[in-house]
Amino acid sequence: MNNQQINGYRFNSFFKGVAMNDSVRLIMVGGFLGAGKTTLLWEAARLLSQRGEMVGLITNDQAPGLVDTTFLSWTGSRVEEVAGSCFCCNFEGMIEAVQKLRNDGAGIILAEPVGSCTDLVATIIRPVLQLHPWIELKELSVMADPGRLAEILDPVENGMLHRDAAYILRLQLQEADRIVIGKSDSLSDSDIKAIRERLTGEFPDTALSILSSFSGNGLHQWLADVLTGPGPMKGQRPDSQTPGMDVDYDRYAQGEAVLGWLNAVVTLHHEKTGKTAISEIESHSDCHESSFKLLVENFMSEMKSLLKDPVPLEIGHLKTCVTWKKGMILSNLTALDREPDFRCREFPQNLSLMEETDIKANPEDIKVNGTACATADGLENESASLTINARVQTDPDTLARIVERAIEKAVQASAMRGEIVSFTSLKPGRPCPTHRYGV
Ligand SMILES: Nc1nc2c(ncn2[C@@H]2O[C@H](COP(=O)(O)OP(=O)(O)OP(=O)(O)O)[C@@H](O)[C@H]2O)c(=O)[nH]1
Ligand SMILES: [Mg+2]
Repeated sequence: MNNQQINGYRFNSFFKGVAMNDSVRLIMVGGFLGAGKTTLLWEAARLLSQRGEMVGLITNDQAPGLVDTTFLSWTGSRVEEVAGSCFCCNFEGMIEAVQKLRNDGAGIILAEPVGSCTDLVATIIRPVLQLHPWIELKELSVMADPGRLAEILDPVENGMLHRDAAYILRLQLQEADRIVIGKSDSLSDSDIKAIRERLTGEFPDTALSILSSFSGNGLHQWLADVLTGPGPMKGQRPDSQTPGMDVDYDRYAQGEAVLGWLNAVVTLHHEKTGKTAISEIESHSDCHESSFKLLVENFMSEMKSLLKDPVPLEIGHLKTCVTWKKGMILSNLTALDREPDFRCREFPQNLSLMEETDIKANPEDIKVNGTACATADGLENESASLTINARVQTDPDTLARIVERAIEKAVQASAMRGEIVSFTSLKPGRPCPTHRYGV
C-alpha cells in the first residue's frame, strides 16, 4: 500500500503553487524528546525527494554519535549533524550546516533542534530572519507526544516527568507557530477531538496538525501547510511591540540538567573468531534472529529493568541502532512505563516507514527480510555497530554505569564481543544562546 492509497489522494496535488526559487527553504521541527520529530523528518524527506526536491537534513545534539543521524542518512538525503550544543548555543554551527547543504544543492532543509531546547523564536527564528535573508524560513512546527500532553498541560506534584522538564515542554508549545501532535494512529477519534479542543482553547493563536508518520494520515497536509504557509508568524512580529516569550533561564537550565545524557558507539565482533560480527553473522540466513535482534532486545530489556530498580528513573528517550552494510535495526523507548518499539530496515529498498512492519511491544515479532543477510561475500571488512543514545532523569555517572552494565549483559547473551569505541555521558550545561532577539 502506498501513501497515495492510504490517504486516498495524490500527494503531488498538495504541492501545486509551492514557490520554487534559489533561496533555500528551511523547515524547523522542534518538540520534546521522543515526540516523533525524526520519524516525521524521514517521511517528509522521502515525500519531497519523490517529488524531485533535493532535501538536506540537520540533526542536533549535545554530543556526537547520534542514532538520528545514522537513521536519517538512510533516507538517501544529505545529513549534517550539529553536535556539542543546541542550535541556539551554536547558531553559527547551524548556519554553517544550512550553507553546506545549500552548496550541495539542497533546495529544502529539514532541521530538528535538540528535544530539550526552547526559546527558539528569540534565539533562532528572529536571528535567521534578520541576519540571513537568503534562508526562506518556514513556520516553526513543535511536535508533542499525545501521551505526554497531560503532563505538560496539567502538571502534577511528583509526576514521572520532572516539573522543570515539563516547564520546557510547555514553553515549546507556547512559542510554536504550529503544534504538531504525532502518533495519531495510537489515538481514538474521541481522543483526537479532546486534544483538538484542549489545544485550540489553550493556544488559540497557534495552528494545529494532528498526524501519524506511520499511517501517513495528516502528514501530507502538514507538509503542504508548512511549505505554502506565511512563514514564522511569531518570529515576524515586531520586536518592540510584541514582547518575546518570558523564559526563566534558571528553570530552563534545571529542566535540562535533570536529564543525564549519554551517547555511545560499540563495534560488534564475533565472540570466538574476533572477526567483525558482520562477516560471521551475515553468512547465516538466521543471522538477525540469532544475533542483532537478540542484542537489541536484550539491551533494551536490561536497560528497562536497571532503570526501574531500585528507584524508577524516567526516560526522556532511549534509542539504539544496530547498523551493518545492508541493514539496520532501530529501537526506541520513550517512557519507562511503555514498551520499546523495533524497526528493521533493509538498505536501500523500502525507505518508507509507512510500508514497513513496525513492531510494538513484542520483540519476538520482529520480521527481517532474509536477503539482507544472505551472503558474507566481500563483507570481511565491513563492521556492525551499535549506537546508543540515552536521555534519562538521573545524573550522568549513574546513567553511564547502567548503560555499561546493559551493554555488557546484552553483548554476552548474544554471543558477540563489543568494543566500546566512543562513550560520552554528560549533564547539559546552562543554555547560553548566541543571540536572543526581541525579549
Ligand atoms: N505510533 C507511532 N509512533 C511513532 C510515530 N512517529 C514516531 N513514533 C515513535 O516515537 C518514538 C520516537 O520517535 P522519534 O522520531 O525518534 O522522536 P524524536 O522526537 O526525534 O526524539 P528525540 O530525537 O529524542 O528528540 C519512536 O519509537 C517512534 O517509532 C507515529 O506516527 N506513530
Ligand atoms: Mg530525533
